Amino acid sequence: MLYPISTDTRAVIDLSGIWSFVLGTSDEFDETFVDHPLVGAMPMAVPASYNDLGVTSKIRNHVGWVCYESTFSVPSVLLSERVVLRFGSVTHFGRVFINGKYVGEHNGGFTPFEFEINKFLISGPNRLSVMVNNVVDETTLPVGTYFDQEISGLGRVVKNTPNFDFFNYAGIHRPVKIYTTPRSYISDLSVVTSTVGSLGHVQVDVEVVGGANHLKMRLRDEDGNLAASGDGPSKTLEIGDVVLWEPLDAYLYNLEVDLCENGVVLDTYSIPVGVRTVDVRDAQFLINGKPFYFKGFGKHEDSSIHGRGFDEALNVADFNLAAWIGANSFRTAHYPYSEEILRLADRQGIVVIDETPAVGLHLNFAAVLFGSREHRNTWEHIGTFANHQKVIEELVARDKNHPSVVMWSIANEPASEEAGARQYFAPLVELARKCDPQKRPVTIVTHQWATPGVCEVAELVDVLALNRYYGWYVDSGDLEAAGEHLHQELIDWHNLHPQKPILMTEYGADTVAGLHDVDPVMFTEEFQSLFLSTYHEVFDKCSWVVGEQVWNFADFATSQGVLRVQGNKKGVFTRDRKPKAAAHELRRRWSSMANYNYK
Ligand code: BDP
Repeated sequence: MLYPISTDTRAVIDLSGIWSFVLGTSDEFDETFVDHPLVGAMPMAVPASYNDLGVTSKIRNHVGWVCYESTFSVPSVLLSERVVLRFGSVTHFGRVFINGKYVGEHNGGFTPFEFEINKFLISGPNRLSVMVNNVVDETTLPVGTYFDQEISGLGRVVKNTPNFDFFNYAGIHRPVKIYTTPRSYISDLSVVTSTVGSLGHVQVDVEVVGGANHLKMRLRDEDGNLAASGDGPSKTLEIGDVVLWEPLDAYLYNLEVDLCENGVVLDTYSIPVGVRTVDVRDAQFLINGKPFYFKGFGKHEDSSIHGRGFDEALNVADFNLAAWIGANSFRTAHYPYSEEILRLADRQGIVVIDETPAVGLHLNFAAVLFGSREHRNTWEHIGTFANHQKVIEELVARDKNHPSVVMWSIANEPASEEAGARQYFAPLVELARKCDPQKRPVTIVTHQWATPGVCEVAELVDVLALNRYYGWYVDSGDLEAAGEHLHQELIDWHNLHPQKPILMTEYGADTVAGLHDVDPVMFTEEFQSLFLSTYHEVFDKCSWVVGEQVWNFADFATSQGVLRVQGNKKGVFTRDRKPKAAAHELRRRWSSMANYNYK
């Protein structure tokens, strides 16, 4: 799916701004709601999560439908073009109306969707209504539990509990844009890069709609000079003395594609192209043929006020903090991040593990942690498979051309220790491989109790991605035992899968900024530093560990619970991006470690 840009043949209109907003109910949506302009509406920023903007808990903790409304006009000079309305993301379900007429809907809160809207448009202002539903249940990704109960004394109570450890922010989270294309247009393109000696090869495949099919391609270097060119919908462009896209040293060519008819350019589109290769071999993760070492974080799209709403300023600041600390990578835990973040990563040379929103696929975590609740086999009860296929297809379609993306993560911490996990995941891993023209490695991120010999999905994946909390949830506070147990597990994994590299995708300790002690006890800044260095000593003993991504980059909002003190505090930075003591330790370590051949 192409990112909307303006070119000589395409216009983009951004609908960001103040919209009108009302809360609906958790019950089935009444479509007559959109027959007239909203009554009693409050102002609402788009894009943003609505939860923290309303200030009251009624808005913050609302379950079910809300309605957004705005008006827009399309300049008449553009009306002969194909006019498309595109949402970067609406969390989790969006239903769209123009002038009261149903346009379409989308399920899934983290991937873009769009509709051709010409037939709905009238001249002058058009009324755009977007109904949004935030319910997560055992069919959605991420997974949640929906309660609709009679409680004596209270009456009917509807609650929606996330099965994941981040606040269930909702709303129109990413930019809403109208863009135009000609009637004959470039609908998609794929880029696959490779090298032979000093030559770079860029295989380009273009898809078009609307009759015309004569394509011209030009690849320009960063100075605008022509590096290669060719004709046709499918072509391998060759670059002499190619400059590679390298971690923290990005080089981007610009691919321009023209769709022509009788010598006239009908449509033109361009994307940045980084020439790089990715391989997994002999327990190493190779970028451009060299063993790469991941240094970085699991992140979130999360900040105060904005919630999970798109925030370009925050993204730039986060990338600069990542550079300051010496990180070269992050994982888009636990959902696809905005397209703009990936474009920034392409530009800054940040290496990305791109994750689907498949989190919470474990119906017994509470039982594992607290010994409570009945046990239900996850794979017999969960109803997420169809949505899981869809999010993989949508994620790969959206992100397949980003040089920053080096691996797909199919899920975070599923019940991979329960019977049936292998049958559930085998077709999904295959699907990701089939959809991706670049055939990137695929992983599934596993939890503490999915140990060697127990985990059913380790065999399916190219890289073992482990989230481990020795010293925190197990061996709590005992870092000596934690180090030993971690080391032993890494040895066991290596013995079982000697060819597979291991990446530590989560390790971390809740740390309340400003809390100190002589004895490094849990929750203090001293403990976080010692916790991380305990893990680092172990990683450095294991040549097959190819990277470390601390949980988390910054403190983030969660729902309430006995384990959370106004959110998850495992950040190396606070929620407002101030470094805790461990940030300085990490900076010292990572600044002295090379991206390649660390081991
Ligand atoms: C892991 C999850 C992550 C949590 C983290 C934690 O992958 O989403 O936030 O633990 O407990 O299990 O901090």
